[in-house]
Amino acid sequence: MKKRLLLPLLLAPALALADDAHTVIQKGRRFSVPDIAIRAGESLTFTNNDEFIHQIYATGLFDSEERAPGQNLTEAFPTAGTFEVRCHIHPKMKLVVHVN
Ligand SMILES: [Cu+2]
Repeated sequence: MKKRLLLPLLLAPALALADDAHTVIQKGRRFSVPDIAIRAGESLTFTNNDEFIHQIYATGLFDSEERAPGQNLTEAFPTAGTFEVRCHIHPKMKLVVHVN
């Protein structure tokens, strides 16, 4: 019985995070979606599923460290507006974020 209780406890933090976070995958030098709509105050989590390093930046919002394959990066979008998220390493990567 104790073993069956363990799994929900381990999953709880991940589910809580998924509630107000959205995930965008970086793969094949592209973002998994060209654009995404979120609400002000929500965050986007970027997962590097490529075999090389990525980073992300949005002018005026954030300019991240470089992230190795398999790593995640979460950035908050506190104010409404339309923002372009890009990667310094791969200039063609572009994600448009509509923050409502
Ligand atoms: Cu990149």
